[in-house]
Amino acid sequence: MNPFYITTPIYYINAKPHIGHAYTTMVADAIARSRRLLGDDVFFLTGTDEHGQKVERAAQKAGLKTEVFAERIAASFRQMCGDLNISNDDFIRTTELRHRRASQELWRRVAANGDIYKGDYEGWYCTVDEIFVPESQLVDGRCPTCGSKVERLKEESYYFRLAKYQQPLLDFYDANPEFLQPAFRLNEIRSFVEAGLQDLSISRTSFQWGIPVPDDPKHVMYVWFDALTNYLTALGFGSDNSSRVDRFWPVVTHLVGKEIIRQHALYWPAFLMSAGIAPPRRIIAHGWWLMGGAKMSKSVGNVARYEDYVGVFGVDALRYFVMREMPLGQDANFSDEGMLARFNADLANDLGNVVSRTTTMIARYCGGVIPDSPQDARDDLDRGLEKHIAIAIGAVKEHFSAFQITVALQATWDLIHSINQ
Ligand code: ME8
Repeated sequence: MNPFYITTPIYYINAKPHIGHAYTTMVADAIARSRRLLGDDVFFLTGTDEHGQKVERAAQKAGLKTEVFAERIAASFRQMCGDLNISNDDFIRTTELRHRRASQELWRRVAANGDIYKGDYEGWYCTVDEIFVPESQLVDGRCPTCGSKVERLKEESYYFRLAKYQQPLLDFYDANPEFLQPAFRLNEIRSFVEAGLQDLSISRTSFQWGIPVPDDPKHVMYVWFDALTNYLTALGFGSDNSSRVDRFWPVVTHLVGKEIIRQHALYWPAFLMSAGIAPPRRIIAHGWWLMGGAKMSKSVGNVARYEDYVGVFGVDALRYFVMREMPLGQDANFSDEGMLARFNADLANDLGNVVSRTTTMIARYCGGVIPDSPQDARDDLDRGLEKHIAIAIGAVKEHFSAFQITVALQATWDLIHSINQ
């Protein structure tokens, strides 16, 4: 069996999940299921990203100890997996001991390679995205990614020698043109790297909710250093048994939203190269669900809850809607009208008709048993349909392998239309 490893981002637990998190998780689930059906040995990981200033503040706001708050919200993400019938093989929480071990191991390896040094950070920070923002990138004094107000930081910090990896990263992108999909995203990240890289601050001293830096516990790791490591933790990195790292790491696919491409396609491969580990095989970046024209977001609060739609339409109808509506890499609008239109036209009408007509006719004319259909009894119409079925199966396999689920669904619905005809 071929190994296949698929991951979702691990979600911040500053607030409960919404349709955006449900979407990525359902898409990863569909991909995992398709690979299992094709006979692969699949490992499918999701989980929660629990450290960082944003979570610490959300807990303070809720008047709870950070551990208690973390436990509560992490449970709602785990619950989402159950509610959505997700077939994940593991659910990682970054507050687990196995993850502390793995993150500290990665840190030690990077440090042993001479890529970490101590300095002072002074500059801007966006707590919503947990990113450092160079002055030159501020947009009206705000974060260029999410538009939130940034904060001024001035503290002692460890740095990662990111600048050293500029050329190795460019060489890596050139040698692996399918590393980041859709392809135009790779061009964007390449231009960003070509413009020059600065070393990256990878520790904080002004708060405590994080993984202690090895041998200097006054510092906690920058949340992204620890978060990205989760993908290795779940395979046993940093433990006594690394057999799953050997088997699954070379075939990993990270599915992420487009706002965290830089962390995945730039920071992560650089950390890994430094630690002597291969960069991820593939990153698939999808677009955003918009509500009223803006990105649906926990921090903004313009969210739709998956529970409401599952309650009215059922899990499978919600899965169908989001996968049909959002082509890979593009944004899409989430609206009740859109959901209802797909539900009525595609599911109730097209698919419902195929199912009800065939089962009714089998019941009425064939005594409820699917009749034999010998080759010589088939007419041109049968043979045309047979051909279409074979084409649709081939197309679905091909488009799923290319992570083009929307196109796979279009091919499926073409077949449904021709059966109805
Ligand atoms: O970024 N449309 O966590 P997060 C589509 N902890 N997808 C959306 C979405 C939207 N409007 N909103 C969220 C983090 N998502 C980090 C990740 S990984 C090592 C650390 C989905 O809770 C999408 O997958 O902000 C996006 O990338 C992810 O949730 C961000 O979740």
